[in-house]
Amino acid sequence: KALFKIPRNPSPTLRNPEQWCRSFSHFIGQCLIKDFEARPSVTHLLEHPFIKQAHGKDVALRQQLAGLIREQQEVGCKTKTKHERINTRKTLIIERCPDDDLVNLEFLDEETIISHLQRRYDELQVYTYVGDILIALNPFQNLSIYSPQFSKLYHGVKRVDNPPHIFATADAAYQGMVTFCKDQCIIISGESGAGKTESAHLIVQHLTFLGKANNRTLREKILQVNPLVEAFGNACTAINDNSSRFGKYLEMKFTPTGAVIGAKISEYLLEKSRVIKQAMGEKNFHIFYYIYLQFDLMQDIVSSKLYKEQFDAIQECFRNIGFTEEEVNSVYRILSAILNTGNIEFAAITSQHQTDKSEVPNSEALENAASLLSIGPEELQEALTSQCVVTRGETIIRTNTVDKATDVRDAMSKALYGRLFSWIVNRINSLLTRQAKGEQKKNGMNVGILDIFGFENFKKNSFEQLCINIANEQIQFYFNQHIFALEQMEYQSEGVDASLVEYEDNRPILDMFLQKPMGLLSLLDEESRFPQATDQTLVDKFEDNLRCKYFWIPKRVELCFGIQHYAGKVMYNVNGFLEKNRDTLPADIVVVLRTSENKLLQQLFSSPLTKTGMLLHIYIYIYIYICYLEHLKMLSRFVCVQVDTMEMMRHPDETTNMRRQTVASYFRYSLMDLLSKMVVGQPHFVRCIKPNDDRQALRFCKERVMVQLRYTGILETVNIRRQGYSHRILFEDFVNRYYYLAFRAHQMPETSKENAVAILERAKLEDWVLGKTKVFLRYYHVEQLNLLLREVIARVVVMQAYTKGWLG
Ligand code: AD9
Ligand code: MG
Repeated sequence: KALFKIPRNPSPTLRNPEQWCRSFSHFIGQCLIKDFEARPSVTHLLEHPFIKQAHGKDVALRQQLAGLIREQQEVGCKTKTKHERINTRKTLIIERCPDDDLVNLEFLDEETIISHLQRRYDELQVYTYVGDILIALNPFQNLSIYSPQFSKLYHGVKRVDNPPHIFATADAAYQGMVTFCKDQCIIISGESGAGKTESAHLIVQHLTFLGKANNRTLREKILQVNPLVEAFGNACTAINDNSSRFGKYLEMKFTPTGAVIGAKISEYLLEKSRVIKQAMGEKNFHIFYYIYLQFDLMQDIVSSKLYKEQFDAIQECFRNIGFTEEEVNSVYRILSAILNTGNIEFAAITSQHQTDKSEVPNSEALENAASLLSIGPEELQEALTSQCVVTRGETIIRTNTVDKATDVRDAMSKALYGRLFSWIVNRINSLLTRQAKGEQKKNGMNVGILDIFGFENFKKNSFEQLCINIANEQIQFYFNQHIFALEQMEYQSEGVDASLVEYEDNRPILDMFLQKPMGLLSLLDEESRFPQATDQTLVDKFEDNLRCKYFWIPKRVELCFGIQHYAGKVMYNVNGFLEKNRDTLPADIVVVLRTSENKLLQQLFSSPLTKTGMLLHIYIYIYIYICYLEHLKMLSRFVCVQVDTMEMMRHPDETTNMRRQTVASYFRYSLMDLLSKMVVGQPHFVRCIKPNDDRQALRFCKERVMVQLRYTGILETVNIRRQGYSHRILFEDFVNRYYYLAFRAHQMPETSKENAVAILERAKLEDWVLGKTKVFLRYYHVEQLNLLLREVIARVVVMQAYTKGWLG
């Protein structure tokens, strides 16, 4: 006879039969690993009437469950006992240290933290916890801690059982998603070259391992998404050889049972200007070097071999993800056309009547570009060297000067590359979400991974650095709100007596950038609308209107302004700000590119108000509107941006002279869109730190680390994690979630404060606090509770299994 009954309808989070089944199978897996040498037959377990009833005729789900149990059995076989598990771990990694978590340090000041991090770094322990936040020091060398064995080691175990690791953060997000059926979001921050992109790769690697779908090809496809988009969106800068020149939010999609079913990328603000010009010592996007080799042999044999390998790898990615040969050829044709366009040169034609006319003296590059774009060379030359202007119903043809024609040529290259990049991203999404669509409708869940371009401070900083640094300000603000502001607000509203931690609030800086109508971006937009505006009038406008201590105009340097960012002072040069913000693409170019016989090119330049375009815009509008309504309260805490949604939707036909959207206004919208995605999920933070500026392995530069710890507020974070209660759960939710720990499964106790206390006492937790409506818990309490809960339910299930005679 069963000693306990398996609860039929255990708690609101488990009311859905699929969810219940998932937890059920998870617990079975757990107890198989922990408590049994014997391996019961999977078929037996699947024949359990409860599983049958819950799954109904859903064969796919049954298969997933079978896979999950089998997988757990395999892990169980390899690491049967706790003793053996510890031995296995010892052979794989260095011993755990007591200072794995800075919160446990006895003395807490900057010096102590730094010396602990340094000692750990010297021993190649690059990861350290601050409570539930992970600090990742860039090792600048390959470590052997990312193999599949390590993935297994960090799968569904207590966090304290293993040394800190990026896989543990990925595992926490995955477990959070599966256990609480809530979307998760991993936010990776740090300055340029600190290791964000590498961390994002490792997280995707571990999540694909955890979400093992039966479909092996899908896993491979997902793993190839990052290398593919990074070939087009990353480049070598003065700081980082593989610097992300766009922001990326990758959402990995899972079924309710935790199997990975697809992925979706959102890209933000590609630095298109790199296509036409790069600063000293920097390079163009990687892909150009890979394809260039196909035409020309390079002098440098080493780079040439490397590029050839990279090119083959990209070909492989295209093929595996599902691009057709025709599509890939079109992509290469457009890239080659961009390279040839860069070679088109203009010369002035001076005649008696006209002095502002230009021509292309050497037509080879022009003909090559036109042929690759499948357009006529004469039409292309005309579009580059002249423009149609409609005034009072009359069409006048104006000729372009050499400078103007050069600008038009560059605008065309930027537009071609920017649109091609967006097309590749959209195509990847449609190829990777096809399968996921149906599953998503059935309560699918996401883990989002944010990897943006890190904070930058070069010798010369331009509009691109300004956008990059504002985006980083916004992420820092989001972190502050989550870690400090919201927690402290709740102490006050719930009447909890907890000491408040002071932190550096960067809201005033963000307001200075984003406020309307007097923020820096609004002023830039306003000035961009005046055709007569110059870089000097822009600086004057900033000087007249921006009155705050974070902004200043230096005395002896012309056309510059300085900003005191959260991460340090940056001097910006306004040269070209207006033009970069206007990002104009002459209508004549759009018209000629639309005549192309290349289908992909036609698509890139088709009118945005085509049927799909319209639908897309309606969809985005509805999406933002819903986000606005649903998350208004939440968003307002994280977002300093106020976006006029209608303004964002105004996307005129590019061949007309309607008012165009500027880069700055699109940037605000992108930030808003990104945050609206992020706030839906439970956040997990990874703070990447760059130990030195020379990219040297094992070199820990104290001063550089100190600066980064200071501006990211690590000391304050340690304090708040030590003193604070990072988990605040309503009594009702708490009792519903954990009542098995103190009550019989079928009892369904009242969701009261008293019962919450009974559970806490029964679980023998210490140091918790009660508010008016919520239980306040330390960051480690939740993990302890979840482990206890798993054990209790596992015991119930195992007893049942024994009594039914399944375990032999
Ligand atoms: V940027 O803001 O995109 O310019 P990231 O993304 O922060 O920057 P990235 O991940 O590209 O930096 O790391 C820079 C370099 O550090 C990589 O190219 C690696 O050579 C090196 N790196 C970073 N993390 C690791 C790691 N976990 N193991 C080994 C690493 N090398
Ligand atoms: Mg990067």
